[in-house]
Amino acid sequence: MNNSPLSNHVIFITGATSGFGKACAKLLASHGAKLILTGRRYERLEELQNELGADKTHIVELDVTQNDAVQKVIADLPAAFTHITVLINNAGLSLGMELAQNCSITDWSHVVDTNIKGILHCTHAILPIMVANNNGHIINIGSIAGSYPYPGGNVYGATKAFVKQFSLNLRADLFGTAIRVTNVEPGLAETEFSIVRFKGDMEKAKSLYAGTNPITAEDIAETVFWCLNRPAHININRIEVMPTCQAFGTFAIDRSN
Ligand code: NDP
Ligand code: 8X3
Repeated sequence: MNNSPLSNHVIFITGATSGFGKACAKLLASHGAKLILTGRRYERLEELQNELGADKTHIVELDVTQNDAVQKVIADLPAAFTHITVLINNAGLSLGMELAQNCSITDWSHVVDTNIKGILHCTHAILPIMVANNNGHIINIGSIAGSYPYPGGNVYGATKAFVKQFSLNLRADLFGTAIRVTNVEPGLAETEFSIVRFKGDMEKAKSLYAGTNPITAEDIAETVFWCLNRPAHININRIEVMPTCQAFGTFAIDRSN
């Protein structure tokens, strides 16, 4: 008998090529899970599969903004990976940190398509499998930006507020089933997130973390594992995680009147 806590699990991870998704893949594989690893950068998925083992992983190039592609991934799953028990809706991004009045509508649409529609596409495709088996856990990766506003957070924060409320509403709809839903809401974490947000400006991305001791991708993977590994009668609805070096500021007051 295999005593690894996740040995009966097939876990679908979006955005497994970097950051939280990649760290989750490594940690959850070490606890015995089989993994469906997805992302747009296929060569990174191949590297991860080489590390974790081809028998334990199924890799697929997937852009979560494309609903047809998401549906095809599910329809084409190899037999050993069809019983998905966990969906980690992790793929996401922010583009720019300009004030709303200076933002590009193309960037806003891209963020909405990824952070909102991507989660909808994957959840809609995978939920029927979980319901049919009366077994499953959806972990959404939200953000503190979904609860607390800050200048430049505009559409990114709004997409994460959507993720938070969608997670809670899923719980309402899944009442009476054994399916669990959790929104993990990290604060400042050092991954490739800021490199993407600042469009490849490494200096700007690096300076955000200067002098801080931010959350690591591995910290969030541990949080995800903890949520998954609670007993079946426990559902962690939301879990907000900040580094100790981050807290709240005062309200802004315009004194020029
Ligand atoms: P990374 O940039 O390191 O990772 C983002 C992942 O998302 C990559 O694997 C990327 O893969 C994937 N991704 C982006 N767009 C798409 C797409 N259209 N289709 C499929 N995959 C996509 O950042 P993080 O690990 O930090 O981000 C993961 C999640 O955590 C995001 O939802 C983010 O909003 C959230 N978050 C991050 C925080 C932080 O401070 N870092 C804090 C709070 C939340 P690829 O490019 O290969 O497709
Ligand atoms: C990313 C965290 O605070 O940069 O979701 O918005 S923050």
